[in-house]
Amino acid sequence: MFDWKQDPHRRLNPLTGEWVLVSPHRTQRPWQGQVEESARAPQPEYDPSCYLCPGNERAGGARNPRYTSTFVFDNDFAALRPDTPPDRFDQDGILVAQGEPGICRVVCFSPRHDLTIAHMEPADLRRVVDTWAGQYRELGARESIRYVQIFENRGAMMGCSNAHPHCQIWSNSHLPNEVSKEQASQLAWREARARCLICDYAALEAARRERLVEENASWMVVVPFWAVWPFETMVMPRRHVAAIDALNDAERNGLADILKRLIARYDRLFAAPFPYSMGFHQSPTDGEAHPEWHLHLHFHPPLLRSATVRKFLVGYELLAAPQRDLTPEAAAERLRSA
Ligand code: H2U
Ligand code: ZN
Repeated sequence: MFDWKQDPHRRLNPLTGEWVLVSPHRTQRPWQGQVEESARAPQPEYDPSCYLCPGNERAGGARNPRYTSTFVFDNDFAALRPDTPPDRFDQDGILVAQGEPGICRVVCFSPRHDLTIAHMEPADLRRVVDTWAGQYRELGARESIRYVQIFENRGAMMGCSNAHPHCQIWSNSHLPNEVSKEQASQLAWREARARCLICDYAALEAARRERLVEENASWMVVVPFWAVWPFETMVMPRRHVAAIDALNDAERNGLADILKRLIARYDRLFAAPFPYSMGFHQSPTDGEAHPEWHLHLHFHPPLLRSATVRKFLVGYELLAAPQRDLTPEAAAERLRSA
């Protein structure tokens, strides 16, 4: 048996069926990066030039109300439109395309321009959780919407230029690629074993604990065994729940709590606001029962060694398979001690 602290090996992601190459021997090199205390200008509570602040005008000409908690609006530059004809084009099974109706929204977490999830009050974060659940249910109830993707880009490194705390929702009529892979894997697991893949995974991680980063009564956070990004994490409810709108009161408060603690931990890791893309994966909204689905979130942060040194997925990773040096166990250890 190889030594997974020393020997190159590949690990399977059972949610996608894809492999990641792990080269732990390369981290035997001394730690080269330094932790920079980044002197960032603090953000103002209200920014007159921000298109998300209450009362301000947006790029499309609409004006935000003077909202006092969360605020949802249709994206002024939506990637999807509800009135798109869903026709299919197919030439010899090679040139295949399809009209894709959908709805894109922006969710402001708070009227305060300067807050991040790590600095919001639990009661205010709970309102964000309820807003996510409400949007999932409302958009998902539409005939043409079969999947609701809730996600947040944070930090300029992830292409988000606006510091105002917000996320996006893209909902559409076909399962996106990543969700489709996870759907197939969870369904196959359930058919083969009559159990849930993520319930089984969570039980393994709860017992082994080496990749555990945070936990509370209703949620766990791990660096997944198959993580691609150095400090990637997966946030899972302990109970088998298919979608966010099925979370009970305690689980909704638990989600607010675990997100706040996880993001604060990320921010402490390199003493800087930690950039990431995060989002929910959950049951499609196609009107079918999906007992195979177990709600979860993925955090994909790009940083590798410091607030400025990031990992790029290039070369071998673009052409062949993702690769990492730092093991998921070592990453979890660093996050635990941050
Ligand atoms: P980021 O979360 O990646 O920063 O994107 C913000 C979204 O806000 C982006 O999708 C939308 C952009 O289309 N937006 C508006 O809907 N109205 C505006 O006035 C500016 C930006
Ligand atoms: Zn703002």
